[in-house]
Amino acid sequence: MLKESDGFVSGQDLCSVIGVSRTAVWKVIKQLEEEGYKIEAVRNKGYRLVEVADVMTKAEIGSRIHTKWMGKNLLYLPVTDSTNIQAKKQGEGGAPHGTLVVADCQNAGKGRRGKSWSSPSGTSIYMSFLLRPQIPPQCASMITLIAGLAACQAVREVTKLKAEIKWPNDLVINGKKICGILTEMSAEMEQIHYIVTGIGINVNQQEFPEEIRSRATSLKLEAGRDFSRSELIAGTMEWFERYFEEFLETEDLSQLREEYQALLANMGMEVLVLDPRGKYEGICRGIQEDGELLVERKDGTLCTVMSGEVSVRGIYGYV
Ligand code: BTX
Repeated sequence: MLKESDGFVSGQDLCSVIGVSRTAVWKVIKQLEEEGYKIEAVRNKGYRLVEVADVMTKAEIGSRIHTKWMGKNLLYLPVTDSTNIQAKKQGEGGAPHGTLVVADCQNAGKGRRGKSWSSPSGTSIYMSFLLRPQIPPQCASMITLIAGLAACQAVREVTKLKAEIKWPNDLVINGKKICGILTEMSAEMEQIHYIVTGIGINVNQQEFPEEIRSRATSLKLEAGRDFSRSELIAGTMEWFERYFEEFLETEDLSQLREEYQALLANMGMEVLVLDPRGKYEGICRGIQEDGELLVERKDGTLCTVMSGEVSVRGIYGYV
């Protein structure tokens, strides 16, 4: 009620609509303040919501997600090992398509190939969602690209910062990493049981561990102000649902390619492809409909780079 009202809502109105005593209302107001909501209380006027700030609770996230199916089933964990692990458990337990797991802190945050993801509490987003698409397993790697596109749009919309995609699974601002994406799958040769995609976004972090300080940044460090994690989570859910439905129509990225390439940090840039069979340099020419990266080599030949197989770096740095 406070969120929907521009001004004060009287204690009496809150009591009669909810059907509880004034003391009960007062207790809930105190609880909301502890969660981070700033509420003004004025005698004879009632209560007014001054600022939501960075409140991250199940109720706050849930109230912001306006989707058909994405993130509708929401699990919020103050602390966990890894939201990917928890989302996979949900997958094994029969949770529905679109289930979202969010945590405030991870003590075993995972990156790709056994690497770890720095996951302190109170400042960042750790979220994983469960998908049960009827698509061939070889299409699953495209989900990482769709998630990257969705998160990039949400970050741009909320922060107005020029976030870009570093193919295949990072978002960067000014050449530094603000987000990483990890997709895992349970499947047979021909059939997917479920897919879990995890997204980590550095939102209000002010500092990073020594070993990643030179390559990592946060939205706060780039913009000089705090952002609401719940708003960013909800935005990502909305963009993802839209893009995922477009993807399902063709089971490839043909309808998303232009938007993706417009946000691709490496586009038209010199890149170094660290292929285990031999590294080479070239110019990034965008992505194919199946999500593979196109790289033009010095002799003019076009190579395709599959995600998972190789790393792509800028010639002079990370991007
Ligand atoms: P990646 O393997 O591409 O990147 C991991 C590397 O990124 C690390 O080795 C380190 O150098 C660097 N790094 C670690 N933490 C951070 C950070 N917070 N910001 C910037 N750089 C960092 C990327 O893997 C995929 C990461 C997915 C993380 C999400 S969080 C929610 C979900 N749960 C989970 O356990 N993983 C995913």
